[in-house]
Amino acid sequence: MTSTDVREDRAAGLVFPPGFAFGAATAAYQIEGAVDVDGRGPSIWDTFSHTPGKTHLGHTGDVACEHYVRYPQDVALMKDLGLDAYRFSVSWSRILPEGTGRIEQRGVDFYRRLVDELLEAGIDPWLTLYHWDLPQALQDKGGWTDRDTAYRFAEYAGVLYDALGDRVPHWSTLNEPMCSSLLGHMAGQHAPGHTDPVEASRAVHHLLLGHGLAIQTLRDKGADHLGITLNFTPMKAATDSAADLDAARRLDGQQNRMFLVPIVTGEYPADVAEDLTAAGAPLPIEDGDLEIISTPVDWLGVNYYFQSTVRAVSEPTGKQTAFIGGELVADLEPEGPTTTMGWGINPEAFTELLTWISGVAPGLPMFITENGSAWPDQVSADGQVHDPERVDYLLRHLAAMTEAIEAGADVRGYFAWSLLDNYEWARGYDQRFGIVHVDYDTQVRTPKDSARTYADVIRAAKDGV
Ligand code: IFM
Repeated sequence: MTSTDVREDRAAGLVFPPGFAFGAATAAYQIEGAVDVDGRGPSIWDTFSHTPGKTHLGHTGDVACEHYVRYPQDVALMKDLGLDAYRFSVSWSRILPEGTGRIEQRGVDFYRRLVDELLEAGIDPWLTLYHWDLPQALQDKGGWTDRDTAYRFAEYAGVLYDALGDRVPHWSTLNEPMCSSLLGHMAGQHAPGHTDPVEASRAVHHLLLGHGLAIQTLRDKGADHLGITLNFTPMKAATDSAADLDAARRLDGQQNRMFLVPIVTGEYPADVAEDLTAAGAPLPIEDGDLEIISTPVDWLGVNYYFQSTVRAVSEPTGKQTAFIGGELVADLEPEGPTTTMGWGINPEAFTELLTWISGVAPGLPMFITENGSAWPDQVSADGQVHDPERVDYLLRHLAAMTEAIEAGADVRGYFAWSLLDNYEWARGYDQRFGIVHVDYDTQVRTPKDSARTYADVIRAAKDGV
């Protein structure tokens, strides 16, 4: 058997429900480049990435993958791979350079061109309103720590729906609010780069409030396939000791339950709210907020990469963590192989996660809006990019997902992260997550073996129907 046969065989062994959507995902600041054209205003990621010492080798998204001009070629690549769907985000400050008020028509026109190209290629557009790039003008007024930003987000959602609602069927409000709040305001690893628990807790609540307000605005305008994308990191206690179990409970609370539970039940988990209050960083809840936050959605986007193993420690670790009170918790090195991000490979935790979400949010369809892995890919002498680790990661996670589906999880689609190698935030261009390789000197795109494997999976799934 050749390696191609093995690949096709493993691809054909996977069984998906009828109508299952196969896609790939990206985000505006990670791929577009063109940060100062067509009237785009600066975002917090422009500021952060241009601040010395904040990103790997000072890398910025100024050029990235030049998707702003190369999008026709990128859509053609998606078509070649047989993708049904493409998940992308919109740069808020291309549409509203000051974050509010004045609309920049040239920014709107870019996304209309992109969406039209997708529709022409038979690819379903999935639009995310916010993937971390807040207009700097709003940050200058307090950003997500300021309640008004939630209302400005709903304003932006309405403006964009007026412009694209006639051609974009699937709308998501936020991508990974855990990262924008806790990585950005507690760990300081992401824009705006702050390390203040009170700010972090305010950002959590205002992001969720903005989500609910935006859902209401979009619904009022007639949108009917609305969701939010959350990232989940299952937390495993290192031992069964009471202290380790409590550390895992606290981190699971802030990473996973604090975002999902209020959206589906209209209440923050009581233990999480208590932990935050005890840490001097209470959630700034006002009357009626939780009704807004729990405005019904039609689907949940699930991003999954790895599982963490945690242990309680009695002395602060001295590490700046993404968790309020998390300095008393050690995040242990994963066992076994890791990706270049240092992340473990835990497909079985993916199956368990999907089953757990089904229990917390019964009846809410899920889409895997991100899943993928970073490896040190290079173009080989044969002109190809051989990425066996990513192929393996992809197939094992698809299998883990289908296992959850067989066990009853209502998962209706999968988006590989990412279509292209791209700007991995504070890790710069050092980390390659794409199924398509990008040479940053020439901007040449080369589909990796994992892209071909994914195409095999998609083909086999369609043939099997
Ligand atoms: O690149 C990011 C993406 O922007 C959000 N989810 C995780 C990915 C990998 O770190």
